[in-house]
Amino acid sequence: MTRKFIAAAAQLGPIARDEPRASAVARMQKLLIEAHRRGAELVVFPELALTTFFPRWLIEDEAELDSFYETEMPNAEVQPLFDTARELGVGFYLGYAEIAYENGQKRRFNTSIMVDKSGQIIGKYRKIHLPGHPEYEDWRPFQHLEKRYFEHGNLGFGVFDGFGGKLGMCLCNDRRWPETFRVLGLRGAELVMLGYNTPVHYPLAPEHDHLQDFHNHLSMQAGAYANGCWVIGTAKAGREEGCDLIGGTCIIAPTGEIIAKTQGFGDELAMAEIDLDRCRELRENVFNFALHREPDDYRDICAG
Ligand code: ING
Repeated sequence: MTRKFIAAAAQLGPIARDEPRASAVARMQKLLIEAHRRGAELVVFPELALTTFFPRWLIEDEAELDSFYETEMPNAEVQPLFDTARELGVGFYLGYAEIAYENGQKRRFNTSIMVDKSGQIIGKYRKIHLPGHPEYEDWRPFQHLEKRYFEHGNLGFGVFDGFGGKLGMCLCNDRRWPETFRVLGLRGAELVMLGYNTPVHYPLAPEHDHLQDFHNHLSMQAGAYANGCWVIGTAKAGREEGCDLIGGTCIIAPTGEIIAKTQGFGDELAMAEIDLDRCRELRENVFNFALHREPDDYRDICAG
């Protein structure tokens, strides 16, 4: 049985601060319907795909901050996307801000889910590598307060069964850390899906601003190649509330080759046929972990 299917990376352009979730959901439904028309069985949406990238501001009023989070998933606002996907038999990855009550405590996470073709949530991930800073820093042209608004993800790097293979998820900054892909690879991930919101300007190192697109693809291509897995990375792109976010949404083969990518900074699809069996070209040869990996020499990686 071949393990081939068409996948779509569904890039979103800017989402305004006051844009209702219904608007973002309608935009994603439109992309999913078009992806399905072109044969897609899986669609990957961005990180924090229901709202604007709110960590760019200091929001001190808790009720206002809470308005950017989901307290249940699915919920009335996002149900139309689940319904359209289920009707068309399309699975999808969705990033969103999550409020969870655990042991009577209110927890906040930067979260993604994987939904299968029948509309069931088959995987959930909470962002582990949180970039930015916890306190307002007035020297910055915009804030990056993910360390203030989200907790360190407590679900680990999960791999779950879907589409005839093993799927993994991560979020944005996670893709820059080789450990993310290696842990998922060690757990057998054949396709890693991720969404991102990446500003062009990095205030602490503006001399790297022109390298953001290069670093974006470098990180994901390296992760794909070194672990013999497919990678789909989907941007929230464009000038969002005055902040330029990179595009560069792409689908990367286990060889590390980018085989599809978006051209612009709006709502746009990048499509490609995924063949999960191609992972073996790497995992049974150059990256045959059993034969070639030397974990006894890597202990420093896990030192605190
Ligand atoms: N955003 C950025 C990312 O890791 C960043 C933060 C931007 C880090 C540019 C380094 C350079 O892609 C999120 N949301 O993690």
